[in-house]
Amino acid sequence: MLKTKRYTITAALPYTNGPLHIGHLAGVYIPADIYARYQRNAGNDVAFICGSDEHGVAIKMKAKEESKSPKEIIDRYDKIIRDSFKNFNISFDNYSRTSLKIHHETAQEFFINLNKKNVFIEKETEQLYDIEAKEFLADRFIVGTCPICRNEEAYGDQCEDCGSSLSSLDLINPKSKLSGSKPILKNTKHWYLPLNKYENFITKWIIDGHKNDWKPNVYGQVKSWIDNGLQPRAVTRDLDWGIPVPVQENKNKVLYVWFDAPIGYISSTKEWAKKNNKDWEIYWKDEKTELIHFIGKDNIVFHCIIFPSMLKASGDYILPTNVPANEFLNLEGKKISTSKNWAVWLHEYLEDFPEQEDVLRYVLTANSPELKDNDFTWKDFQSRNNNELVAIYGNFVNRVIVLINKYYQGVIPKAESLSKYDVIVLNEIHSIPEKIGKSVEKFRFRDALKELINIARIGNKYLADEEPWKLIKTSPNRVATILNTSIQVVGILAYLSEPFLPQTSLKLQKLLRIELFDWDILRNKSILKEGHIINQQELLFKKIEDKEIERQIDKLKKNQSE
Ligand code: B3M
Ligand code: ZN
Repeated sequence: MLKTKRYTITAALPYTNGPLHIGHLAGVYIPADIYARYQRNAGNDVAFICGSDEHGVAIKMKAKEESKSPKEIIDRYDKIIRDSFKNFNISFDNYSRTSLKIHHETAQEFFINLNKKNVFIEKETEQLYDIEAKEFLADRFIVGTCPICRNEEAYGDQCEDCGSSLSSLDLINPKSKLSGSKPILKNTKHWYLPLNKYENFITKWIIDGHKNDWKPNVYGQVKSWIDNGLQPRAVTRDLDWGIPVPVQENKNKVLYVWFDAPIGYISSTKEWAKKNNKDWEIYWKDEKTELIHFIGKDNIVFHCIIFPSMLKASGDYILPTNVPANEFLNLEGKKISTSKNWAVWLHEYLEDFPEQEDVLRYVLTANSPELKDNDFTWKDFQSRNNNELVAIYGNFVNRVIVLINKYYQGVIPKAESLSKYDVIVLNEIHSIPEKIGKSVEKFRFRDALKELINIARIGNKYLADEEPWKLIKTSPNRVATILNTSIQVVGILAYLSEPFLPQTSLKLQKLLRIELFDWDILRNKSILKEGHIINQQELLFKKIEDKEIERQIDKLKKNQSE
């Protein structure tokens, strides 16, 4: 028996300022979901936690662009994002929102606790202020001429023409995006987390402690942050959208979105625990709990340096065991871009490929940007569907189900004496669960998926070699044995597909008339007993035609904006 472990698995909270695209799914939510499903199946105690990230300048910007209130924006995208997660069967135990009361309270308590412990430095600085709008200006609300390339539309934090990162004070002729007026400098006070004081802690914990078990892309980024030296970071902002800073003197100050958002994992866990009568604290404070953060590479510093420093400072929290961040997914050779509309949007995909969510899950896992950036192309999508899911997986399952129905009216026949080849096939197949497990534990989901499809490949080859359809008249006993052996392989596929292709696994369970409850059964040589009755065949995957792919490529090119 496996010893039960406890896992708190988090997936980055998406900003509710736009819908989700394939990059989000490939980078964060599919790997997190595979991992969570796998751990549940292995009998472990899992809290798979996420929610909408609803504060920060990005939301305010979007609201301004569309002349809507921030609340209208977050409500709209929270719904769209939730639907996408549901449609792609991302199995969160809880999906919360940072605009909820439970989160505001949790984040404020967190701040108050650190403030009481004198963790913060309070500092006055000069910042750009819009006199007409009577607001301090976040970097993105300031435009001006780039001092490097003279682009007149550079933002306060970055010039998108030459790619330089800027400080809003560097811009020539700065203008406020709120009123168009020229901003002035005004004094303001903020609370800073002195990250410099946590350098030793991070060095010991990650640089010395996780060199070998964390992904090299994650380790490398943390190391370069540490090598460059950490600076105090403001955890408050002058903004009218967010969680009010819980101090007496607060005037229009809110918590920095990257201060409150990761605390959202904790509030979401609390919300879940409340609904299910559980104790949230063991998921965040018990040393035996494994905390795993699934994120994209642009979030590494927040999850490996800033949030852990906050957790450490507050005293009784555990630290993540691993932060398996992914690199980026490109699309048809170009960077995915929301503003240029160069993306495959999840809600649109399902309109064009209804009920084919597992195909996208499959392709995005097979091409996951695990260690380096990777490219999604529609051609590859088509060929993986047609050559792997249809021709190998679907074809194998279909042949077995059809033959058992045709020769035995759907009743699984008895295996007579096994041939050497039967034994080899069964042994090979039974070695795969462990291989998949090892890969998943190491966050190597591509390798795990290869092993999964390998099961169907072995089964397909077995059928092609044995050709039971030629033997039914001459050696009926042999045919019974071949099909009994084959249906065991289908049974294993039903189990092991669950984390990767949950919808397909459900279909297989229906076809086989089984439920997946006891994973220990995978150790048995026979998963499906003779005499068990299965259902009639039903197609698992269907071929994708050239014209469907051409339509997608046309749509992408037609809708892109410069
Ligand atoms: N919303 C940023 C992002 O989507 C952010 C993640 C928060 S995780 C606490 O890249
Ligand atoms: Zn520039």
